[in-house]
Amino acid sequence: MKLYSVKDYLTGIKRNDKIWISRALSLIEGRRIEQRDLSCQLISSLEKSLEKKSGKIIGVSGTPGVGKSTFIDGLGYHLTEDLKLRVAVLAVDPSSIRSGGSVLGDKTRMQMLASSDLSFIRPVALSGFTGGVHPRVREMSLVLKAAGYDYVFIESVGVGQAEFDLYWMVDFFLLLIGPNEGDAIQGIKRGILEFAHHIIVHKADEISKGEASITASQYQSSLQILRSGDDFIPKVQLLSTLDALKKKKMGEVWAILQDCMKDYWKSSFFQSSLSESLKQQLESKLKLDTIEMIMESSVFEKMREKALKELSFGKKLPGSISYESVKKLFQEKNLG
Ligand SMILES: Nc1nc2c(ncn2[C@@H]2O[C@H](COP(=O)(O)OP(=O)(O)OP(=O)(O)O)[C@@H](O)[C@H]2O)c(=O)[nH]1
Ligand SMILES: [Mg+2]
Repeated sequence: MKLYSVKDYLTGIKRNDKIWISRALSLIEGRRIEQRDLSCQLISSLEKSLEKKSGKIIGVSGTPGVGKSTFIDGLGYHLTEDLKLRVAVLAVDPSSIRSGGSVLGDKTRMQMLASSDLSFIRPVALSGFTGGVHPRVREMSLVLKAAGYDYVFIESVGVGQAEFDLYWMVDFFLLLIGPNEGDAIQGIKRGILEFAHHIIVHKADEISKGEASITASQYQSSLQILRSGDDFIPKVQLLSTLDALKKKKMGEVWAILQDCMKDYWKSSFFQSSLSESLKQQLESKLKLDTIEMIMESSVFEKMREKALKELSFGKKLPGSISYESVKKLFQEKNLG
């Protein structure tokens, strides 16, 4: 990958040049030390200019197939076409989880939004990361904010522990659930209820509206109990994106969402979570940077070659070779 000067990236991003935005996003995804150095310089320059920008980062999560891409497509289309706002999307490419590479899966699933000049859609491969999003999507969103996008949507894969990372990276975290996912509250979903700013019971089409309403009231009452001490309690909204698009009602959907976002941003719950967000972001970045910096170093490569040789002698098994190699490396480098 060709590298450019920070000034070149900055100038391109600020004129909303999509080629330069893509180059900057690829730079941030890069793992080589020279890419990381440059990316770090770029992000710190961007951070200074971002204070004046009002763009918001919105996380969208939910079980596979619940309709996240369709929802972002429909809402994004309304924002760009009717309100003339700029909308960017970073979508974890589900095909990359199976194939290991980035195929333009979600770009084709957001065809309405992709047709607008005011949009920018970028599938992001997970590249071996196990969470629901690429750990550097926060930095990628900063590039998009600096490029003038009013809303940056991040679509993540799955529901569970992995989503908590995304929660700390965004300004508003939306959770989509299916019309009959009410029973799940008792089990695995409980955690995520503490990490959602708004819940949409999706695919609440005419035919499944009754079931969806029951699910919604189950979630709403669980939230009332779980979040009773906070001055912000997330709302549960029924939605069929397909119906809303047919009836041209995306404006009403957006109005409800906007009210909820405003309530959240003026709550003291939001104020008190700001410093925790920064702390959580720093914790996960520290782990990521440490692992990547070690793995990209020549020291790691030498250790790896030596360990593989030991394996080929056949006297030891991978478990002991690995632990002993790493321990020896740390002792040699006085990293105890
Ligand atoms: N009945 C109904 N189907 C919908 C609605 N919204 C989306 N779908 C359908 O649900 C299927 C999955 O939609 P996607 O938007 O790809 O769902 P997703 O959550 O992004 O899926 P992954 O990214 O693979 O996890 C598609 O066939 C959509 O047409 C809705 O409001 N009602
Ligand atoms: Mg999707």
